[in-house]
Amino acid sequence: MIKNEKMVNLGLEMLREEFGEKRVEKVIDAVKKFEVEIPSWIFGVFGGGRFGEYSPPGAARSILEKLDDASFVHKLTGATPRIATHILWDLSKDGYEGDFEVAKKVKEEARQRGLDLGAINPTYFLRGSHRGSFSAEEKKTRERFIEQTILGGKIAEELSNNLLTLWFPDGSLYPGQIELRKAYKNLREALECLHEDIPKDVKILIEYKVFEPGTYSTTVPDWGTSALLAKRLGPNAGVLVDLGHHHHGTNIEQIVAVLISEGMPGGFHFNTRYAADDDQSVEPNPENARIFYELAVGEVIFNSNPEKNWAYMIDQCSSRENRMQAVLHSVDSLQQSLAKALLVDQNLLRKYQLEDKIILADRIFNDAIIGADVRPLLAKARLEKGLPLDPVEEYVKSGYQKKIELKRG
Ligand code: PSV
Ligand code: MN
Repeated sequence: MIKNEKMVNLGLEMLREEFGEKRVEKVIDAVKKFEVEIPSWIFGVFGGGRFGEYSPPGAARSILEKLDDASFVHKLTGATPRIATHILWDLSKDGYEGDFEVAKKVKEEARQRGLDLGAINPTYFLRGSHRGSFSAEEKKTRERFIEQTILGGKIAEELSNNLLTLWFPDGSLYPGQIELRKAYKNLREALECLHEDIPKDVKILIEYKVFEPGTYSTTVPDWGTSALLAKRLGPNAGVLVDLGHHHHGTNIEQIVAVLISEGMPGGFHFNTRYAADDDQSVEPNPENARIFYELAVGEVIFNSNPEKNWAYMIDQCSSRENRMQAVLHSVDSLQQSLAKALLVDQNLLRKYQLEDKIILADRIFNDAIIGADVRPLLAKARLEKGLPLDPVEEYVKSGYQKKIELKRG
């Protein structure tokens, strides 16, 4: 743990010696600028109930309490000014229909807490979606969700950051249960039908997931399917990569490289890859640093043309851990991954690549990605922004947990 300024300075000295003064300064600046969106649902009871009906103590009971928590996370990190919402969890009176007036009120409340609304998720997976959403056989079900998506587009444009993120729980449990082609066609047609009614400046990111709730098939199982659908919609549609939605061992940085090369708009739902779903905290592991390397060299982060930048979001909600600590840890892990990616000596790496010096290329890459201890660098960025050295430690000391447990039961 970085405990004090002395450790910060000693660590920085080592980094400057190895990676050069200029690069270290550049990375400190980048860490100061980096922002990531956090999900409203990490603070609520979702995720509990499935196994042993356990929810971590102090879970938020309403969107207002979720906003309180999100605001405290932003106060400690200075990096999370926006909160993603799910229409049926957060912007509805009855959990069945979205409500623009509720959304307006939520935005006002967010503003009062120093936050903005981020991605709008037209929830497709609650009541009435047991036979799918956009792929459902019943026209009525499809129409209901199309309408909800159009409302999402309006909320995204008028109250939020022009971002709609779509995840479909559609699929099947058994071979033969549904007609795969028909399901895909229904989903595609629903998207094409609503696209006209989504404002052109709203970006639509289509998420994929290889399993769950479908155990035999999911209608949008992989990035290729998302990309095909996005291509049909046009330049304001793209692919949403959720780290936990792949088979084990998938090379996600390769996916990122292809999408960027194709000029496809994109976004991330960060969480733990190996958990094979979207529930647990991001860890500062080499895979994440390699992903950030692709994002950085692909110029979809900090691009001066905001149109080119991908959307960066955390999607997590585990029933076991302390949620506030979990999201603070995720932000810290993402900052570490970003810092490592930017420390790579790109010129030397390129030289070794051209000379086919395979091992030297791998070593210079991993000097930054695996070898560098970037914690002093993050601490320096936080000090310069007037933030605590370590947000997780600061949370533990803050007394906030005790306060929410007492208040919320
Ligand atoms: C689905 O597993 C997912 O990753 C989608 O992004 C949802 O919006 C989110 O989790 C919450 O259920
Ligand atoms: Mn997700």
